[in-house]
This record gives sequence, C-alpha cells and structure tokens, in this order.
Amino acid sequence: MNIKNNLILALDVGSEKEAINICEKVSDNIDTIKIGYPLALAEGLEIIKKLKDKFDFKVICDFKVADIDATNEKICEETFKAGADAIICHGFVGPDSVEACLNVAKKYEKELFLLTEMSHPGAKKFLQSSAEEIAKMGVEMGITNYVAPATRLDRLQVIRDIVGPDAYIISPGVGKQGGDGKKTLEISNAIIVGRSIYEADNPKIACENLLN
Ligand code: OMP
Repeated sequence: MNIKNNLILALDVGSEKEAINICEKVSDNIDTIKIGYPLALAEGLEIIKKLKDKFDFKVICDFKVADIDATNEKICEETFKAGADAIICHGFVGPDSVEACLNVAKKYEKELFLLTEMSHPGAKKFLQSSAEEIAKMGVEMGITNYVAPATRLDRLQVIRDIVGPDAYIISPGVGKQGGDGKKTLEISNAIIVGRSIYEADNPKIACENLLN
C-alpha cells in the first residue's frame, strides 16, 4: 500500500459530521484513513464509500476480525463489498481464521493486515507471548502486511526481524499512547494516529508536527 506521508488517520469519531470536519482539515496531508468500530457502528458501513467518494481516500477497516473461519469470511465479505481497501484481522485466533480473511481479501484484490502484538499495556499480559508466533504464521501464510506497536520499539523491531524488510508494517500508539512517530518510522512503514490529530485544536498542524 502506498500511503501519503506514511501517516494513517485513525478516524475514531462518533459521527459522519465530525468525520467530514476532520477530513476536510487534513486532506492535504493524508490519503489513507482507518475506520474502526466507533464510526462504523455510529454511521454504518456506508460511511466507507461516503468518505472515499468525497476525499478520494484509501480506507483501512479496523474490525480486528477474530472469529471462526466461517464468520470471518462473512465479516470480510461485507467489509470489502462496502468499499474497504484493506481490513485488519487478529492473528491469535489461528491460521484457519486468518486464512478465511486472506482468501476474501484476495478475491476482492484488496489487502489484509495481520495484527501481531497490540500497543496498549494490557497486551503484555496475554498477547505479547504469542506475537512472534503470530508474525511467523503470517510469513508462512504469505501475508505481507502487519500491524505492530509504536509503543514498544524493541518489540516492533523483533516483529520486523521476523516479517523481513519487504513486509509492510503499520504502527499505532504514536502520540496519546506515548510512541514517537519519527523513531517508529525507522522500523515501520507507516504510523497510525488518532487522538493526537482529531482532538488537536489544529489537526492539519498536528499532522505536520508528526512529520517534521
Ligand atoms: P490513538 O491512540 O488515538 O492514536 O489511536 C490509535 C488507533 O490505533 C485506534 O484506532 C486503535 O484502535 C488502533 N490500534 C491501537 O491503538 N493499538 C493496536 O495494537 C492496534 C490498533 C489497530 O489495529 O489499529
């Protein structure tokens, strides 16, 4: 995926109106947004096409898909049918569940991002001990896109070493969660930033500050 300024806006706002307001302010700096449950539950999946049509954005749907294979397949079908360019799935559910997502992404000629270790402190309790195995599974399955944390650069590097230099890693956790954008981009291909942009007094300047 080619992402302008290596910066993805996590658009976790609660209404179409707020979403459009933020997008208008940052559309010179950003061409890729991530839509998750907050906005999709508030506005329905139609929000994907509305924002794509209005701003010509690429949309990554962050539904952290984590069910059995048959259900994952249906979730991915609905998401790509609604116009998503990519979807994020969890890896801890295992290869059959992930394979189901991968197959649907391939069918639509769209992208799948495999979530390895999460960025929040609680990820240390259960997920961290499996993250390397999840990344290895992704490599074995031929997955080329990953999500790994900006909040623990040592762990991000471990995941980079497993998935290799050609894999595409996007990293959340910059700003509000404590991660540093520029340091993260020494390891990752792109950063995912939400609150530090959409809660800023001036979201456009917030984008520029993250990049300079
Ligand atoms: P801010 O902390 O507001 O910048 O938002 C981070 C965004 O990345 C939110 O949409 C989170 O749901 C998401 N995220 C994480 O924060 N940590 C993860 O480990 C994974 C994700 C994600 O999959 O995007």
